[in-house]
Amino acid sequence: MDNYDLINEILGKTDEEIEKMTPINILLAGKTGVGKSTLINSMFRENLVETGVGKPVTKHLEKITKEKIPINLYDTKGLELSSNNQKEVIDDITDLLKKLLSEGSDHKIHLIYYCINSNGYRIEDSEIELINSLSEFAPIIVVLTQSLGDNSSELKKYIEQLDLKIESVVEVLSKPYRINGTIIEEKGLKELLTKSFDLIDERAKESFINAQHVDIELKTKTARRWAKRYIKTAFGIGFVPIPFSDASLLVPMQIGMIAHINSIFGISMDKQRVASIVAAIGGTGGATFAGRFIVTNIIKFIPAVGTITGGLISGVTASAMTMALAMSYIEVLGYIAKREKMGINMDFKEIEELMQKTYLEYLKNRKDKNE
Ligand SMILES: Nc1nc2c(ncn2[C@@H]2O[C@H](COP(=O)(O)OP(=O)(O)OP(=O)(O)O)[C@@H](O)[C@H]2O)c(=O)[nH]1
Ligand SMILES: [Mg+2]
Repeated sequence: MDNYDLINEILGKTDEEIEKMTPINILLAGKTGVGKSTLINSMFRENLVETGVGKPVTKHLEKITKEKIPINLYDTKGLELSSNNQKEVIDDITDLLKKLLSEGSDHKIHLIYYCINSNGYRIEDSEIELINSLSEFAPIIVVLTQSLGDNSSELKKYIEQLDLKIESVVEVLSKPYRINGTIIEEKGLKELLTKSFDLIDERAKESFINAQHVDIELKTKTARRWAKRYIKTAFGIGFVPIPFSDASLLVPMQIGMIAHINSIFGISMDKQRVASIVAAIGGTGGATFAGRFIVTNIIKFIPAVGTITGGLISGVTASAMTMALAMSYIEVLGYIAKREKMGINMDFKEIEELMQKTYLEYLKNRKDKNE
């Protein structure tokens, strides 16, 4: 297998993994201009509102999706709740929720964000009615948007004592706010993430981790946990040692592993990026993934191996090699994701060098694998 096939294989398998996931479905409601779209773009990857596909599903709702991100967002567009259309709006939204429920568990809404602008200082009766109607369908978090301090704390207290059928009230500033030359930093997104995570079905949790970009550590931790379990199973008792000359036998499982890590992590993976990573550990010119590189380097780098007996790769060795691959790969993804959030696009050479350096560190056991 040459590098080109390898890259296509990794990308193809990653897509397959993502398709297998149960998407996370979130409904956003709240009056026009409160900051729903801004919130979504801050919570989720790839500027979802601008770059995703939006298609109207009812008069008041639009469904936003994007290929390769396991999330469906239902966004109320320009919602006005005047007294004469209030019933129509509520019916329109609840009809959709009923329809989604009837379509089976992959379609049901997991969570509702009801957004209220903190600077409006109030919640209207029509909104209370809408919230109560929605609460029959999914857990609701009231998000106080554009929160700048005291304004939202007062409103939060007020809403909390109303005894609505909601899970919680969270104060959020989705984007830094500039006021008289002073910048107020974003806030509340992590809290919203944690509260959301606790409320959604187990099956949709991985999708949520994939789609969000508020907490990169959560991505890293989840991917590490999965990889450790996977490697332990793959190379544990029952692993038949393979000849050293045939280290490439490990490649298919390593590709599968990388693809699954991609799906947990959620990161835009184009050919160039994968190529940089593959180049870092496979070398160029037809070397197998961790195969040939490892064959020549492993003896030096893996303390657990010591001397190779009988020319065989044991379960312990295979596991150490693959663990180094997984842990360094996840670390590099974390690094790329953090940079991306800051609006920095890493160049491919930089990714390649970082991957190589990190991989060697793990191989040499310099890095604690239990991080
Ligand atoms: N600085 C800052 N501006 C915000 C924030 N939230 C909303 N805004 C601004 O408020 C305006 C309206 O925000 P949107 O996110 O478009 O509101 P929306 O609820 O999606 O509006 P509709 O789609 O019309 O219902 C935009 O100009 C945003 O930039 C925030 O957290 N920080
Ligand atoms: Mg909007």
